[in-house]
Amino acid sequence: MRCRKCGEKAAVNMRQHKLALCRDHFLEWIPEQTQRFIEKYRMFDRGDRILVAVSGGKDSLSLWDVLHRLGYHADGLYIGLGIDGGLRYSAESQRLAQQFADAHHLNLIVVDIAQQEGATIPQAAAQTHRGQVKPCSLCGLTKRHIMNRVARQGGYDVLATGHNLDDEAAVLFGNALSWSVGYLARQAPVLEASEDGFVRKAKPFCRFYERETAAYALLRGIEYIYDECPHAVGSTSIYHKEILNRMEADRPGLKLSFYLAFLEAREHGLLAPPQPQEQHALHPCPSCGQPTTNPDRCTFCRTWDQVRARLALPAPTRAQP
Ligand code: Q46
Ligand code: ZN
Ligand code: ZN
Repeated sequence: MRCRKCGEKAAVNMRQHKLALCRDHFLEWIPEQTQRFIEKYRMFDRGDRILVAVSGGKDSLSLWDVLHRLGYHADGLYIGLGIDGGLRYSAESQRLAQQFADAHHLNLIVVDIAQQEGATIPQAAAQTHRGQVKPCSLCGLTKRHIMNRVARQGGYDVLATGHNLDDEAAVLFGNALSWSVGYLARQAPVLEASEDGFVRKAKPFCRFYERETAAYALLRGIEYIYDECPHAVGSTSIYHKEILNRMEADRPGLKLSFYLAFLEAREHGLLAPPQPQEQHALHPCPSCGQPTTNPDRCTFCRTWDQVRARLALPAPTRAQP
């Protein structure tokens, strides 16, 4: 297989695009395409301050790398969840995120959940009813809250995440199976900020296959954490990814067309007119100041207060956003 641009030996063959590229041309192609998606979906401009959610994995580190190379002002946010799972998962992913930041003279903001809230995600989850089986719902809730808080407090224009096409197609597949119209209406490459205090969110890698972002990290020499979070094992989204991969193997490009056709249908108002991030009335949580639809404190504050009460820990002191 030869590179379409220079005829040298191809390093990556993308059947879904009928495109093979050598190392150098692939490393050019990814940033070019990213820039194209940023413009096409009007994600952000050169003057914007971007906060990249960095997990230490291939997608988020590659995204940070690409944005930096494209000349965007992007800081990183690493959230220390305190997950070990016999892999030192959090410790190792933080080390790799920090190593990347140091090597590129980039600014990485680190929020350690145990330090800030009093307990690690697994410790806290063990205190909640749903979390006893899996910590993921508490983890997701906490990450979303911290990301929004840090982005607001730091005055960032946009929060960028490394979601790739495999992630987006799996979420879409799950939401379509249950026809979760509310979620479907909010699944997009970019979500506008809401006046009530949700920051703008963008997914510049949403059209790249996972194997493309993995190839980018590998060919670029980015050291990232190979292991998945130990709690991801057996999740519905992994199950959906496997099913989609089987279909993709028979029909290259299926995942991409599934996602793009959805975006087009969404654009044409097939589901519902584009909605703000929340339809319900939002108001600031009296405890943390972040937007919530709850009549009183937000779910984050309620859950963590309950966890601290059970662990006999004092309330944290922090500034409101
Ligand atoms: S939610 Fe669950 Fe993830 Fe949190 S506990 Fe791990 S798998 S990291 S995306
Ligand atoms: Zn080439
Ligand atoms: Zn709150």
